[in-house]
Amino acid sequence: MAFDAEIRDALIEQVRRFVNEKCVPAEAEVAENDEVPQSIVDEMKNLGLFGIAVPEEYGGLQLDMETECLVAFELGQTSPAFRSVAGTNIGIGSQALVLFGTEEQKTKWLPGVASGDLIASFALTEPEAGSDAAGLKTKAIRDGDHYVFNGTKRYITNANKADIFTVMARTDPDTPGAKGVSAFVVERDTPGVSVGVPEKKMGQQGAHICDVIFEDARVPASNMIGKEGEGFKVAMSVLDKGRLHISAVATGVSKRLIREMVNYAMERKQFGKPIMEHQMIQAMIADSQAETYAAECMIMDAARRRDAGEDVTLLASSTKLFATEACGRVADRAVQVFGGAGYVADYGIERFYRDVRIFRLYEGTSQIQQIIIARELARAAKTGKL
Ligand code: COS
Repeated sequence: MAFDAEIRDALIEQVRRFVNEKCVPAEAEVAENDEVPQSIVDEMKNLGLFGIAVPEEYGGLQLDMETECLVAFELGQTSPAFRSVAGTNIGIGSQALVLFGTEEQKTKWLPGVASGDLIASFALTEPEAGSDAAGLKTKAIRDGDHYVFNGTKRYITNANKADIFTVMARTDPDTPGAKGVSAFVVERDTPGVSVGVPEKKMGQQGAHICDVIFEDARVPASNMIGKEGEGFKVAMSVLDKGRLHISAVATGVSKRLIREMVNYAMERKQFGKPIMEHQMIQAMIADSQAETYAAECMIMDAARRRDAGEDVTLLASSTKLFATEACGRVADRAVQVFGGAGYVADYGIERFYRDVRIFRLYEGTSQIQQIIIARELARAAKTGKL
């Protein structure tokens, strides 16, 4: 929905206040307890954050991509674990349903997704299918009016809280690669579906990833999203959008870290003056600002083009590659500007340094983004559209 500028600004302001007043003060506690407090989750529900990408008719805010990215810039300005609570409902967990679901499927699940009462996860990755997602082995074999699922999904964000999974599985075991894959909604309480214990991770404590295991789990055929054999395309379309969203979250973190760097550099004195007056500190902060601004401009342009109906595969991968790599450099410089304090937990900078590392891995590694960019350029050249 194209938002009236005033309503949009009010929403952004509300999210900014929520981040500053509720999330920032709870960052250390969330990292320590590995859990986002229920009061904060409830506030996210009240703000409608779980439903920002769900159509209004199913109870969501139906933000356009540009506004979603503006919200993500704000949500990014605190520990990424907070965003992750609603992240899969906003993005990869729900968007297959939003983009390709039948009316019946949308009516059944999207209102719960929008309110946050139903958590949706995206289950593509497997122990032996990470970057090579089309190599997935989880089987879904037709048996009457059901499909029988067997296999394991790995590193599935929010799996321990999920009520529904968007699962990509091989419905045609004789067809290797992308063509044999279909997408489904699988409900958590289906007999034969179990979830592993959360993995111990490098960062983003408070956000969880787990295995999801299918053992003869019978899923109604009516839960298929899109057509049989088109599940890989469903997943890739979902990821095109997800990659823009993650770029905006990473850029939000970069903005926060620039603020932290400037504030610290203005206070901290060495060689008789604030370190902000030392040119080598200035260079690190200036590079961070220039790269973050470039990422912001890329994200806004790609988001507007997606809103205008353009295919943004090339732009989403370019944006994710640049914005998440830039965020990694900004986090590294933040540690450097803080010096010894950057390495000490009390200042929170080392936590961000660890938290942002995943941005360059999930929803497609930087190397996968490079491959997609090169392929899209080659395709454009072949069709005379370069
Ligand atoms: N939108 C719609 N369809 C797409 C698409 C997109 N963005 N990208 C690919 N497809 C389609 C292709 O058009 C092709 O269909 P046709 O054969 O009908 O033309 C099909 O999907 C297979 O695509 P492709 O041949 O490019 O598949 P590959 O196995 O060679 O590789 C990559 C695809 C590497 C790009 C993919 O596996 C990928 O993105 N990997 C990373 C996975 C990932 O991000 N994992 C994170 C999990 S979520 S945290």
